[in-house]
Amino acid sequence: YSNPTCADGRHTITHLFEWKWSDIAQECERFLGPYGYCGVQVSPPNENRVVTSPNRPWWERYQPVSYKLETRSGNEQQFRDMVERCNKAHVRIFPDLVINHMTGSGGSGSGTGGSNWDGNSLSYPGVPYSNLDFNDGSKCHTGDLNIHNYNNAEEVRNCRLVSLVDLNLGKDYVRGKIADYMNHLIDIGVAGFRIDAAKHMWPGDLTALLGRVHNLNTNYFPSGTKPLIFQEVIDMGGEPIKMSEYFQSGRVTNFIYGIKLAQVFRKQNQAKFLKTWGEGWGMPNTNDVIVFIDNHDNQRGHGGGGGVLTHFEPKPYKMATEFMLAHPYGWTRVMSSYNWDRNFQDGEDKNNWIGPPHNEDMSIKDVTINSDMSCGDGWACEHRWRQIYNMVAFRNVVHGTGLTHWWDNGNYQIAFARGNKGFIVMNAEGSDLNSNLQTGLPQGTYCDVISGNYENGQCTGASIHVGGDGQAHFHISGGSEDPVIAIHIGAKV
Ligand code: QV4
Ligand code: CA
Repeated sequence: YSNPTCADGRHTITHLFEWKWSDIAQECERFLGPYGYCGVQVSPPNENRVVTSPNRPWWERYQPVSYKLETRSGNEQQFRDMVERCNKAHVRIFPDLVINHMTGSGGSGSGTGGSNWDGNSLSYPGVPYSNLDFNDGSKCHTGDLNIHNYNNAEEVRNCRLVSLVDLNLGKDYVRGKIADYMNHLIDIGVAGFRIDAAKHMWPGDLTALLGRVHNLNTNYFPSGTKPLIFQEVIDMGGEPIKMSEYFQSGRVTNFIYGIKLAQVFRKQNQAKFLKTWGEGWGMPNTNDVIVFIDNHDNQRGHGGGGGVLTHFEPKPYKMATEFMLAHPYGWTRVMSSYNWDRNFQDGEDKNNWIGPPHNEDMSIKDVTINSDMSCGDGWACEHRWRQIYNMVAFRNVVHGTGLTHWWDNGNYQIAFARGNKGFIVMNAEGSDLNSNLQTGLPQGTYCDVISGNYENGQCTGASIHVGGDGQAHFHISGGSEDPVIAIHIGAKV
């Protein structure tokens, strides 16, 4: 089962990157619940360093000051309100958990919740942590205490990631403080966690820590339910630290997934090879991974980078996301971004630090919704793109079926069925696709959920007729902005 903490029949989460809790609460009620999303990955809810140079970058939230729930996304009361309202709408909350480190070294100040911190003396009274709670020269041997060599696993785990002061998770006291923080969130009603920088923590420390956390809140979950854990481990195959070391504590981020799909939909590797996508490409077991096309780091050249597709390239991005959601492999996450003015100099985006849309006083802007369901005020809201939300529903409908009736033209035109429940045809080629294909579906008329919706028993876009023999005719023009057709039994007229 893809995630036992999702409400019945829901199988995809979205990352509402840098959204305010009050907006997420509304989004659960007005969109994510009705459109079948399982849950939301939310930005780190704990107090962070206030960075003013550059001015309030998104990445300040990866520099914890305390475990008090107060950030630019909102305070504890707003967080509680969000969790309660989302759970009532059958949508789960998965906070991003930053526990490998505190702020960058050096500097001092007061965090988003008013707690003091001092990165010279390693004093974080809001927790409290002192210099005794961090890895020092006895554990990290690089001299400046920073990580330089990713080929040395001990250094990666005991030294500082980009100078972020590294907590000693081997210490009972530190584990206790982190467990208290996690239990606070669990008792409020979250469903699980993204574990930030898991590669930089010892797998044994993580399992010990997870052994101390509560089962999920029985107001929302069956008794005895454990939090769902997905760990950020960037493993492209070239370093000693492997994803597999972390399977014992939960799922792991599959970063190769988005890079390989970008190559296909950028036409650098033929789509026909996707026939064996998943474990057949040397990837981990489907039950051990979370998969995604891009994340908040690699969409802006941080963490891994590697030429992934993003919302800035909508045509191939939609195709890659459609393929991800149609294919049985992995537990799926849809990125939901905001726009920023990119400024490439020598191949590097000098503006990749820019934070979310904000008001004069630097508070995060509300997410506004346009009449066509898209978002305004700089919010990209990929999770609201029709081609994406309809495939989230497709995935829910076909859940439990295998991949059948694979077809390809030997190049960039592919199609496959999910049992007798759904069928997708993709034309990543310049030329037209004009073929009769076996869909595996029962006879009838189906809405193409890429070009339109199924509404009041009718299709607002194209419709497809499946004959008694399961065959249907598909025509997809090579030049189309959306060269994909997807049909499923939940959108049959
Ligand atoms: C800089 C220099 C240091 C120097 C220091 C001096 O790089 O060498 O010693 O100044 O003060 C920010 C700045 C960075 C700065 C650092 C400390 O960008 O320049 O160091 O702060 O002040 C995000 C951003 C980082 C950011 C960090 C903390 O991506 O740029 O650093 O937040 O604000 C690896 C890891 C992987 C990680 C990925 C980015 O294996 O785990 O790098 N990904 C996760 C998150 C990511 C986050 C972190 C980890 C850290 O997804 O968003 O980093 O929590 O691949
Ligand atoms: Ca560490």
